[in-house]
Amino acid sequence: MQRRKFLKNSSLTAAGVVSAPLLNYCKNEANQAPTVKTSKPVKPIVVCTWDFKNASAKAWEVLNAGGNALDAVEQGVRIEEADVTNETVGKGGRPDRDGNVTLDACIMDKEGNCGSVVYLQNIAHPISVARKVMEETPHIILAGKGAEQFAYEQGFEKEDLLTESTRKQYEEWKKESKYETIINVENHDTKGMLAIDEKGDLAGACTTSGMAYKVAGRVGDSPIIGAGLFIDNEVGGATATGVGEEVIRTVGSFLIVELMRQGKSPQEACEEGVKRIMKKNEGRKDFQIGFLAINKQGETGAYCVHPGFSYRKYNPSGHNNVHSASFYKDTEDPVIS
Ligand code: SD4
Repeated sequence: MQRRKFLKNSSLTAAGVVSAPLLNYCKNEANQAPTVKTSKPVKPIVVCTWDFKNASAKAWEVLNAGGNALDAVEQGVRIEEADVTNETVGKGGRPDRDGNVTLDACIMDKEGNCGSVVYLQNIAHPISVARKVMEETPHIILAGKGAEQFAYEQGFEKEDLLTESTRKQYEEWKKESKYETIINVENHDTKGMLAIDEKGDLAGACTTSGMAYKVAGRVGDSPIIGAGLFIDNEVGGATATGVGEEVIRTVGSFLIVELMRQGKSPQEACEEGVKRIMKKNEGRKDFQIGFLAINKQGETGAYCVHPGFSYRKYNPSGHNNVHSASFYKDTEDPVIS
């Protein structure tokens, strides 16, 4: 399959509303942490792409008990990795076009340490393997067989990640073998999670099975530090969901954190991130991207290409599902729900 055709056919969706900025930032020189005008950061806090209450609730439980942001994001996203009804993450994730479930994940801490696994098979919790890569090796990314072997050495168990449901869907898909995602139904559950703990320190995690029925060997943005996730403890963090190829081309999450460093609010930074992508894709409507960001003050923002994207937020005043504003206000693409 030609790459261009492959990309063209890859659609996702999203949507929304905007969270109002809580705090104002003064613009300052690039490379400086933003100067905060108002005080009292919101913490602890956790935000997570899409409306997955259980993952965010788990992370909140860790934070609320005084746990650190790194443990919170790892334990939070593990909930979705284990949930076989979520068919775009961990066990139960949809396979590639050869029928293999291949997982991508990364994690990043307050020191800028990070770990990542790509094209990992037979292991249900790629996020925990990514954390082991970060903590137990001098490396950042392990791929494929090597990552799998490393996971076994670390005590992870081999599991069949295909479920009855995903196996059946794959058999159906094979009849036509068309790479075509359905807006708002398929492929939209990548978990990108950002947290600030009681001490004010940040961490983030991102985990996915990638695009359903992708070309074997394809790796998206989710495990790529700077693309699917970036954390800078001085400034904030960002994560992405949607068509990873476009996020990688823009180094999306790093871009958003740098924009916040230069004085933009998380909302403004996410909007700018999506606009940069749309500038390279003028008039193109057949794909979805959602960015989510948080700054050191616990101010959050999100923006996406098409309506449909939301994020779940837990902080000391409660929790809610926040709808993201979008570049296109009404999508012409079919929305099936
Ligand atoms: C990828 N960004 O592999 C992921 C897919 C995704 O919600 O976000 N799905 O490109």
